[in-house]
Amino acid sequence: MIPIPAIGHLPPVFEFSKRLISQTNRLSVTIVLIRTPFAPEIESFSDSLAASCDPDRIKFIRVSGPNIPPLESIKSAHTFFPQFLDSQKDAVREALLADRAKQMVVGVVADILTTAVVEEVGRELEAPTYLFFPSCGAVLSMLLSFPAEFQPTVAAGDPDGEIFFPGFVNHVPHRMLPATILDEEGYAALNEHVGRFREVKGILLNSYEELEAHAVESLVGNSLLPPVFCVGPVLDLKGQGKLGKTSSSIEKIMTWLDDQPDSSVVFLCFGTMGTFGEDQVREIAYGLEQSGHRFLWVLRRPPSDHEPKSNISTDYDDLIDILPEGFSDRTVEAGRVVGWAPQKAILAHKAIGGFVSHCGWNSILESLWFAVPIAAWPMYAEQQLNAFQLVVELELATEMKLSYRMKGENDMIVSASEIERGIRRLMEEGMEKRVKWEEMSEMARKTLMVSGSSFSSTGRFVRDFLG
Ligand code: UPG
Repeated sequence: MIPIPAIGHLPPVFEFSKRLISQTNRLSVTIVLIRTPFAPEIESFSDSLAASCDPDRIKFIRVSGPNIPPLESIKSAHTFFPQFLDSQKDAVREALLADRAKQMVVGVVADILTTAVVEEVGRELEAPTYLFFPSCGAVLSMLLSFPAEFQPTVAAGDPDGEIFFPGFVNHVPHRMLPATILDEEGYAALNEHVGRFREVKGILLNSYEELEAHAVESLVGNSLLPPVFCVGPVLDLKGQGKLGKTSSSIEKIMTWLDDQPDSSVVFLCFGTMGTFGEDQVREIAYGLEQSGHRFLWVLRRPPSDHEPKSNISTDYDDLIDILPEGFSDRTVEAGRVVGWAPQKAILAHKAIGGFVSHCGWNSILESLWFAVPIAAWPMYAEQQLNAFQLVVELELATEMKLSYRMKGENDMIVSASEIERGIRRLMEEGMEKRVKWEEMSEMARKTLMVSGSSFSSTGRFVRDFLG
């Protein structure tokens, strides 16, 4: 397995590896961790994952090649990460070839941006290649049906333009498309990987048929595509990955939550990389205060230009200076602001009534699992499409701001009054939607049980893999 070295990507790959070895004792898994200076916390995080499993069945190989492009050389955020991963191709290849002497490689599994190295290694080892797609079926279907050439008319940004994709029931507004697709160089870089998606022997999708029936049908029913195995939700529910947060700071959050009434707290969290400028932080703070609801807000400082992208801060004190004056004193009873929270444990807590989320796919799957309604506030990558699917296609989530883009992509600000309204809608109307979320949660649990669709699909994959 060669995942993108990021917190949103490694845990599902690790968890799926555990599932594989539990389904058959004929397999063991090697996870190649490409070392990255851009998310240093991934090292200790992967150490904690490795410590939680049997090293004879799941092994980590850490690889760091020369030629890491310096951060200063970033010209386009859309091409930098693919460029970095490509620069590590030879090192990954050598590490896997050296390891081959010890074990027979029966298949190599790529993540969305590691297809180039996987293709090369697979060819050399004469092993079939697969893709683990870490987001939803609707996005996979969109990528696979997008025209091979860059679409300047789409990129030009007709504010009312729409486009049809077989994985969506509704036409998708251009403004919901990922920024990479609207950027000519980014598009070319992504499209090389998407071209390889079509060549793999099978695609593992971290989703479940019962959630995305239409999108899955558009993939499974297309004989021109490789077989798609819906194996989700793949979640690290035990939170085996530790991010070096002190247990005392986590305990403080949990103790505070224990004292709050059931379903009374709105949780705001924007994934591992979502940050806001100070002006937007101020609007969120006022919006929260005006809503009158209790809150737990995970807030990170934006990284400076040449800092690692995932800037995971731990201490509340560290954040006080970016909050409006007096905010902390005024909300001492009503809320908590933290630099990191154990999201799954938070979502599982009975005090949580709603989740303002950036709609990273793992966050959506976790919220569905624990039946916590979402107000969608997507920021970057494919999050606008995930949010569109939740709000418009599935009518599950309420909207905070579907067309928002993280600073740098446009300079949109969501005002305090919009946030106040969004939180009220979530905490008041969201309660009606909770029934639907509970149904989805039950489906998610059933699909993983013996004879559930994702369980069966994983079995089919194992048979395909082992021939
Ligand atoms: N998390 C915490 N505490 C925090 C912040 C995050 O536990 O304070 C966890 C969260 O529970 C989840 C993961 O970190 O398991 C975050 O994953 P996700 O919600 O998918 O967000 P990103 O980290 O932003 O994920 C990247 C992309 C996203 C994509 C996802 C899967 O940004 O757009 O859907 O990868 O490909």
